Amino acid sequence: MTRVRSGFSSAACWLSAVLVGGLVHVAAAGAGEPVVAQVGADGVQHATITLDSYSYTPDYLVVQAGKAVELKLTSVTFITPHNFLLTDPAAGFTVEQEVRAGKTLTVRFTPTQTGVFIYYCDKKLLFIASHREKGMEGRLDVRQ
Ligand SMILES: [Cu+2]
Repeated sequence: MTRVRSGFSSAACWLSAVLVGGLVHVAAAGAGEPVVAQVGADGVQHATITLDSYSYTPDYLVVQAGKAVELKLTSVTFITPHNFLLTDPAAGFTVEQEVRAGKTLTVRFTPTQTGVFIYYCDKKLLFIASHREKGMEGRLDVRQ
């Protein structure tokens, strides 16, 4: 799992890695502008992530550490099932959610550590590249 922990230097390192080695990959994955989850009246950080073949929108989500996050996962596919994997128990989350075609559901977790974490879909058919390899991944940027 690609992951970089907190700290300015590691963030800079990560950025350098992206700039030097990841331009093609990032372009392929869309690398949209960062989207900041909105804190609702309930104090929960809310965001909607749309799942399509083969992308998450947004693919760059910013949240705050120490505050609950609720993600609404909406699949806009007709047939292809996807999933949403975001797992780092040490950082406060173990999300492994199936999202069937056309379905919408929510997951909730509270990130406890800052850092950049990758969410992705590991679905694949035999002998064919996984959805993640086709660009279905995104970054959760947990900030202070
Ligand atoms: Cu998928």
